[in-house]
Amino acid sequence: MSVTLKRDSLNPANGPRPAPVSFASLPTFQRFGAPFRAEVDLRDCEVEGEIPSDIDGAFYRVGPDYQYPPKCPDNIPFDGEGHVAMFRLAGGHADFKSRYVRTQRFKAQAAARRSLFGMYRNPYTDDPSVKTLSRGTANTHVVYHAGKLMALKEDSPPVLMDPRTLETLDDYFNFHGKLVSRTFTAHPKLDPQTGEMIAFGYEAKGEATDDVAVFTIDRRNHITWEAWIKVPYVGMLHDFAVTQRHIAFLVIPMATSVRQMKLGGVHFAWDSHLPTWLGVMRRGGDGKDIRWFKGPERCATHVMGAFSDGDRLTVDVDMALKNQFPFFPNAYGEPYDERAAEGRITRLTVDLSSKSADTYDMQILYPVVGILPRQDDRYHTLAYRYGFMPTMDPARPFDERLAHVLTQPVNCWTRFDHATRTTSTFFAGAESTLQECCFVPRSSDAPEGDGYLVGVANRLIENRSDLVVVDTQHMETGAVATVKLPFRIGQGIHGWWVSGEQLAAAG
Ligand code: V55
Ligand code: FE
Repeated sequence: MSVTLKRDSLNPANGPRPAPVSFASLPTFQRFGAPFRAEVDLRDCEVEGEIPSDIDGAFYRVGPDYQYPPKCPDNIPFDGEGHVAMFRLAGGHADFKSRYVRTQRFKAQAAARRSLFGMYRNPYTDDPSVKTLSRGTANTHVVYHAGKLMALKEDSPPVLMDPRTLETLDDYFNFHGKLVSRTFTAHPKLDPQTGEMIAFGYEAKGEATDDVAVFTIDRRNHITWEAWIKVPYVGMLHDFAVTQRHIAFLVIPMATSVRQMKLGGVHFAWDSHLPTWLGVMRRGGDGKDIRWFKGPERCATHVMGAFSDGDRLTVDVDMALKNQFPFFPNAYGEPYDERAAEGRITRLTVDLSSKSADTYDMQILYPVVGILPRQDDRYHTLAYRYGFMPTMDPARPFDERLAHVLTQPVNCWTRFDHATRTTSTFFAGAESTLQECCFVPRSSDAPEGDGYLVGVANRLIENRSDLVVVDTQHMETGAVATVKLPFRIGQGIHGWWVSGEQLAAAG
């Protein structure tokens, strides 16, 4: 059900002309925060080192990239339009392509030649002309399923893209009319044993509703199971955990604030008086069995891995004491606390055989500080050994010329081995920052964690971006290959690897 909009706002018959485009007066849009905006095709990028001959596939990543200066000048970085970049790696060569996702809002804004949507996830601030359009930016994750790329934002249904051309195929994919939820998570899981996708939508019946829909989607993108639950309060449900037996949600005090929205603010405020809840339900049930376990105020947004051993559920998250998003305000006016925002891999466990248990256990597994953990995605839902995460290491050198921009840069990727509780680290360089990494198996049947990490490094002094390829068995040795872009691309949020075999099968 794609929307088509053809109105040309430069035609005087359509009213006053929109103002010329300028980001100049917006401090957060300068230098490294400047939008990229360009849609690029670059065949055969310059490669330093050697892309291993066993790498054949495409790395996709998406992030917010402002199409026009924001309608509300204090809107936040998370509200830029989704812009997907693709690095196609094969035979030692690398081709680069980037495209904005043609969301309903992107098309409407392109026609109007200005921003029409207001603050982050706040429909009260929109131009009246966009009332019937999806607010989804598709700026958070790209996942490959059923031969298509799904570009995702947790406030709206998936947007489908062609994995080869990055052409937008459906700007509001509702699973052949079967998606009841108005929202769809940016973090669906793929069950490696069945090929099914497990996903959910929160605020599923509209802004700030406490309804959550959970579903399973088969290999052909048909919804085969659905259950509805209620959350104890409406907090951000960014990621979730799926094991072979269980589904778990972490409700964090990043609470929806309708009052703040009506005052023109963003969707969320950090309410330090609220507890954190872990809800656990059976996979495939009707959701009535969900049990809520209470914990103290904590922030955690991403799951590294999760598994069930009988009735014992384990969920590993990147957990911090307080708000980890400087642009989501603290509800009681407390200043943002950088130390309390430090995330560490924390293991949450619950024993479901205990009928009286009403809390979960928390154990910090490593002292390393970082965000955006990943795993070998072939181990989604299963017991797993290896995880990966961008980290900061104060012992690494730091380029003094960047001291006015950054305090502590995220310029390492760390591999975590849960069997030995040891880490090994790749360091990207003193003048660099690293975005999320994505694991690429050395071959489809390689042992867990054996392969490469790929992801984008920003070279802040040169104002350029690179794709770096790191061997997971030799993290400390440095990148085996660097794909050099002659420009800097926008900030990415999450990315996905699609093998050459999968691409060939996509038809
Ligand atoms: C995240 C990213 C988002 C969002 C909510 O944790 C959470 C990441 C890029 O948008 O809307
Ligand atoms: Fe995320």
